[in-house]
Amino acid sequence: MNKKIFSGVQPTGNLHLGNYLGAIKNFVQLQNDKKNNCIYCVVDLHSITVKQDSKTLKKNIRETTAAFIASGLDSEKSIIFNQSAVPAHSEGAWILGCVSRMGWLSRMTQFKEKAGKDKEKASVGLYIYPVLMASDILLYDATHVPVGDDQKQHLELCRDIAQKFNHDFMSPNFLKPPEPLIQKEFARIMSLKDGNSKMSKSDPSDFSRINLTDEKDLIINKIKKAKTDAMPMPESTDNLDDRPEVLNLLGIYSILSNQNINKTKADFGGKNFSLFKDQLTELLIDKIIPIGKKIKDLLKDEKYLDEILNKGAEKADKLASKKIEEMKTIVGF
Ligand code: AQP
Repeated sequence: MNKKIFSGVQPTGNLHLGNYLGAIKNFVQLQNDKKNNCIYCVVDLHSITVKQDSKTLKKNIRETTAAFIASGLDSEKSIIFNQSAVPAHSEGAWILGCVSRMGWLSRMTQFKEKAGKDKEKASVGLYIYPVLMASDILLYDATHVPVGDDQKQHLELCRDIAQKFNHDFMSPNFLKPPEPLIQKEFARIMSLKDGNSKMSKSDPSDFSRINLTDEKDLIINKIKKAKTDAMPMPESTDNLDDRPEVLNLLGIYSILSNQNINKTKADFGGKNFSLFKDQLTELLIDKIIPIGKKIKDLLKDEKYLDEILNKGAEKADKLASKKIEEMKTIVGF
């Protein structure tokens, strides 16, 4: 079956290993299957759900675009654009916001996590973030959405919103509920400092994550300081539920080396932790440094990056405008 793929990344700086392994690496694999039509979006409207500095936002939009290209996305094969350049995303979000229910949004764990204790001070935008995400996806009739495990709940909500719109406006199959594409293993890369929290751009500690633009020495240092425990490296049959940090590092090693976790456990079982950390560091340097270097090179050519986004926006706008016009007619405008 031909798949229509849509996914996005927020331009909030500090793109990290979690974004790469949980999302962007898969974007590239999907793009390279000729049967797929892929649309990848720098979701700048989503990023302003928390306060952004306008100059930094502009820089981060280019940096996210550069990270896409440096990781292997190709603007000749995929549509690459920034969300705010296509007005249908916001228009669609308003219409879908009117069919979404407060109760549904109140259950979203990401809002609870990001809003923290003081929900009253969170922006309304942060609360309705998943509705905008539904608009992004449904405007393109995307069949599949590659995301990290943290976005699974938002995808389920997107399906509910599509079905409710179709039902309320008696337009069966107009909006197409999409399927999530989530890696079976290690879909959530965890913080290097706490195996129970996800690796995240907004973690105040830079040592909690490997950024795609980290230099070699910094990567060496971060892995050296990554939290482990006093026990030896696990044997292949060991259950690691109570050793989340160790499990996370083994997972990162396994994905980067394209091998099963059991093979990784067998390779390092009972050995010294420092040997494993050295090899993990080498692997990270091998896979991440070239991407970081390319990002930095691409950032020197702002015009080139802007051109990619502009051309992508033209293509995306053609598709999205058609769908939003149909949607407006259905609503009765
Ligand atoms: N730790 C992660 N493991 C696996 N996948 C992850 N993603 C993010 N963190 C991890 C996936 O990356 C894609 C883009 O994410 P995003 O930038 O749109 O937003 P996010 O999920 O909010 O990313 P962060 O880094 O966690 O940012 P903050 O700190 O702002 O919350 C998504 O597909 C996401 O699943």
